[in-house]
Amino acid sequence: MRTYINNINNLEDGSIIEIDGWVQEIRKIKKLLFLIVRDNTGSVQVTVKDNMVKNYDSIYNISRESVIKVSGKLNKKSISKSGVEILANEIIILNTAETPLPMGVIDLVDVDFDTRLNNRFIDLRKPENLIIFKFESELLFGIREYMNKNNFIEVHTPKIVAAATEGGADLFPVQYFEKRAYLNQSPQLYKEILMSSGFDRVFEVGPAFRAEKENTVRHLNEFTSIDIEMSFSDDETVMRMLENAIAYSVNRADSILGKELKGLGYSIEEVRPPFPRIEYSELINYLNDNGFKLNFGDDFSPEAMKFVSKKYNGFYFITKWPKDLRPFYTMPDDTNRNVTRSFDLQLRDIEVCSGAQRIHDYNMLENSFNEKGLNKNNFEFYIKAFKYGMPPHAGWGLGLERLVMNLLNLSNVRESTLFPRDRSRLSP
Ligand code: AMO
Repeated sequence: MRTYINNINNLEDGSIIEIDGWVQEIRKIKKLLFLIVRDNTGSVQVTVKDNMVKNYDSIYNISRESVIKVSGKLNKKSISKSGVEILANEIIILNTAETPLPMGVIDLVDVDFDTRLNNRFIDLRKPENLIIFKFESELLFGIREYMNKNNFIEVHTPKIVAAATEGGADLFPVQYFEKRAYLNQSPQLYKEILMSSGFDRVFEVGPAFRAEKENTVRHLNEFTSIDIEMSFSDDETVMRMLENAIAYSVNRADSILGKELKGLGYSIEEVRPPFPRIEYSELINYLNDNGFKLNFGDDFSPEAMKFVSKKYNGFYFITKWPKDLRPFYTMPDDTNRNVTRSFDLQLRDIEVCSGAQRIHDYNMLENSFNEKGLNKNNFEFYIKAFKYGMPPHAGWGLGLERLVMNLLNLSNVRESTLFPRDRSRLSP
């Protein structure tokens, strides 16, 4: 029976165990060999004596990152650094790694980010990288659990679509037999259609594609979007759902992985809702009072957000965005028609989520298409759902990689993406 390395501490001294993993480090003293073996839960010293294993010579010449199976006796009174070792009595070489390695796993010398991404299979072996994706997985598990508890139905909408969702320019075209199609920018139109279908509450975790040319530390051309849509609700209801879902899933993931994260240099702060809500115009005034020169209708620059994040350094909402800065489906505010019932959720200086109450009235939606200069004929499949009983509804889209990037204080969104797609990268 295989033992995972992080489980060794729970076993009794002298137990006979078997581990599988990669040879991370090799130290040789003539008739003695010390291997550090790593699996996805940790690493441990394996001590090999020449008279204890049959194939000592081939083990002696093993290369770093080769894959082995070790059987042996657990010694918890070892003089090794960790105080624990496995005294090997059988080692099977499952696969030999070529030398030299394209990059090291534990080398202290920094390789540049491109080399890391070009050799992502090996870069991800680093415990400090692997943990990012363990954390992401726990986070998603928590979000799913939260949504399930709140009666959301998980759905999967098409990714090959006929129309733009979030604005026309950033679309990847696809040849769909004789027709022109696109990769979907977000599940927006479909999650709204499902409100008309009476699903009441839906959520989706899936890929979203943006042909944005910006090559920044926050932009990907393919990202994972966590979306919800909720009937008979408004912007405030879904903001509450969002802050509670984030608090639940982050605190849960931290309670499971906190120790491991800390050991690898990451620390997660407890998330405590409610998050502050700041109106867009309030923020414009605040920035102008502090030397920025912004007009109503301007978007916030990265510099402006850096400044704001000195005041609000956790999660906070920016609400009531001007109409011109939001997509056609956004509900205008009842009291001030120039602003909308929309919000962004920021974590420090970076937007991690945006959402809104949506327009549910057919005529209002038609007007909104006209105002935005969009041809409603391209959206026939969508607006049809508004003619025959569409309930009021609201929702949001949360960028998974951006959320993880900010929670772990990573400097580049590519760090929280397994195989990032950006302006210059389509492989691996
Ligand atoms: P929006 O376009 O703001 O809204 O996207 C929602 C969230 O998705 C993430 N995101 C990105 N992450 C990485 N790279 C990108 N290029 C990128 N673009 C967006 C961000 C962002 O906050 N339909 C609406 C959501 C809604 O109203 O329900 C939408 O897609 O974290």
